[in-house]
Amino acid sequence: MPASPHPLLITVAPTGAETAKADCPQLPTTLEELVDTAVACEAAGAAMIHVHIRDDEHRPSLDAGRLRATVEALHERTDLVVQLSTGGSVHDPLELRMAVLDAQPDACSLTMGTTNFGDDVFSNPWPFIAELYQLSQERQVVPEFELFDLGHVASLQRLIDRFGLPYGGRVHVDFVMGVPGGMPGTAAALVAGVAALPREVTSWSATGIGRTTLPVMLASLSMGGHLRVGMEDVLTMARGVPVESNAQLVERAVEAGRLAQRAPMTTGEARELLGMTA
Ligand code: KMH
Ligand code: ZN
Repeated sequence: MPASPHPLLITVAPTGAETAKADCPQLPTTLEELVDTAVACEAAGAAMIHVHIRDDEHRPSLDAGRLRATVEALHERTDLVVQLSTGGSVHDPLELRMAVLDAQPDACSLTMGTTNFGDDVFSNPWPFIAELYQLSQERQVVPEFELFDLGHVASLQRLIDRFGLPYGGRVHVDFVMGVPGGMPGTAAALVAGVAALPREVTSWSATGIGRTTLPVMLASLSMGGHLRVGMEDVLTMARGVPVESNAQLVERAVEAGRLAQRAPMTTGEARELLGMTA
């Protein structure tokens, strides 16, 4: 493939907190499964991994020791940028979500507002956002700002105006679209979101949940954006066709990028994009 002038960052979100292992045995929930998945996804073209972990019963966990061991294992076996989720599950307390940074990841997710999340509420009050952001600056962790709704774009501007730029000086955001209660996973919503981004934003990616995966992927590529893919966000390749592995979703993203003449970004290029090379 010829060198691309605008390489494509592919982030893989392999596990999430919402799907039960019993309903989807191919979901990577143990450390060994997660690391094997990460290795396969890096080989397929991913440069960053968005990590949720599970306990021995495969339930979502924010256990400090497990988080630390996960970061270490991923660093040992891959060169992926390791982004820990601070979103956790809708049931996780804010204190535990804040403590995720103790595991010293390269990066963390940071959601910019409270969202209805199906029948639940994904709680992100402003004081929590502000404290977590300042902690990320202090601990030298690069945040990825998760935007589930258009109002979250405005909160991001408020955050930057109040507390300055993130550690590393770059501002990378991810539109998480199609969550029932958030912005729809449509090209029109993505165009509106991108048009409203603060001028400080240096890069953006997008992911569409469930059946919005393909429309959002194609819209993002056509607008020059980056991609997040993975079983956190979608469990079928097409109607009635289950995803076999996260690497399969990364491979599809690489293929879509190839059509758009965007070669997958290397992990080194991703670190540069995210301001992690200083
Ligand atoms: N599991 C969702 C409630 C994040 O990782 O930062 C929140 C989430 C966002 O997945
Ligand atoms: Zn997540």
